[in-house]
Amino acid sequence: MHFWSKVSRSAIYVGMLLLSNIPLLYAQSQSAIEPASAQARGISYIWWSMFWVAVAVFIAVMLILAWGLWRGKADKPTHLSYLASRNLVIVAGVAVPLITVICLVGGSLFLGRTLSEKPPADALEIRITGWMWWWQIEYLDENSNTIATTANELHVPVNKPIQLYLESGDVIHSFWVPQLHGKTDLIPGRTNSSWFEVDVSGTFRGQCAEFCGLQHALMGFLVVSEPQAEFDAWLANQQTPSSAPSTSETTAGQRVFFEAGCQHCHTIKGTDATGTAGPDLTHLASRQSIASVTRQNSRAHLGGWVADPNGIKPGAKMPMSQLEPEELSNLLDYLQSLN
Ligand code: HEC
Ligand SMILES: [Cu+2]
Repeated sequence: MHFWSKVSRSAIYVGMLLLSNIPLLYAQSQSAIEPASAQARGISYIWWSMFWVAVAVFIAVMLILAWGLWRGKADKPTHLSYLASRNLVIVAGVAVPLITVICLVGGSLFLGRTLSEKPPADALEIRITGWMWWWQIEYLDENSNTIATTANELHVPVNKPIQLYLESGDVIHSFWVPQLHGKTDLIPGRTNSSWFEVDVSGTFRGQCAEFCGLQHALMGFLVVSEPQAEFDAWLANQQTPSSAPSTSETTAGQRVFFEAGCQHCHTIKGTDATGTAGPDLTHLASRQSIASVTRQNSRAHLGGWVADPNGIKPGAKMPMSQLEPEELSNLLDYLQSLN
């Protein structure tokens, strides 16, 4: 193929990729070098020191190479030049790299120790359970009882230590919010822990970082850090049961929910729906996204999801449902009233 037609064809592919299916929520930054917590800042220091050391080594090697090329071959090696090059090898080839590596390893070990220190006693405790392919989030009281359950959207107060207990319901997952901390695995049968404290209000995207099956790549989540008062209001709302349907549409929609069998997998507190195979829907409408940050939480996406989850997330462990248009519409009214 001609060079320019190759270029234009690639440009078209890239353009199509950009315009097509990239959900808006992917736009959130996921960068370990834009830290928003002390923990991530430590990690980014190590990252930058390694980067600058690598840059310095690269420049030094290039300079030595250039110098060697420029100098050319010595006419006749003397005893003295042999000694000089031997010392160069010992110093630049052994001593300097050894010291550099020891410093970098020492730095990361030291950081690792700091990061694994216990959090302050007043930390907010949250249990996160990884499921194929979504995140269950439970807020705990001081006796480790669950006081509120949500999914895929972790709210935390800013400037408050957050203690996470990480568990898995099926296979190994890994909890990773690059702007807040390094990865921690969620391993079946054990509880791992991690803690961080966010310095700024904002929304940070996280991602499962351990391959866990078909939809591993679409196992995202959001961390929303907000001022304490806003967080308190949010948590208070999450703790309340859902309010009873108040219109004829939402009443009919709730009936559809039970007739379609949704309650076998979903909990809606305040109703008879107590399933646990899928996300708690008690306050579904308060979340920004559905299906682990795969789609924004809008009526259209909800409708698409309920009708055919596998069309949005192939392999998703929720069956499709065949509903009459009016039933679907009522069901969506009901789901959207769960705020
Ligand atoms: C067999 C179990 C099962 C049944 C039955 C089921 N779901 Fe689900 N549902 C799931 C699972 C699992 C997920 C999470 C999928 C994912 O993100 O990978 C989910 C996700 C959802 C979500 C997105 C929630 C969020 O916060 O991301 C909604 C909304 C939902 N289901 C509604 C329904 C409705 C309405 C019905 C009944 C028509 C229903 N589900 C039936 C298992 C089920
Ligand atoms: Cu996973």
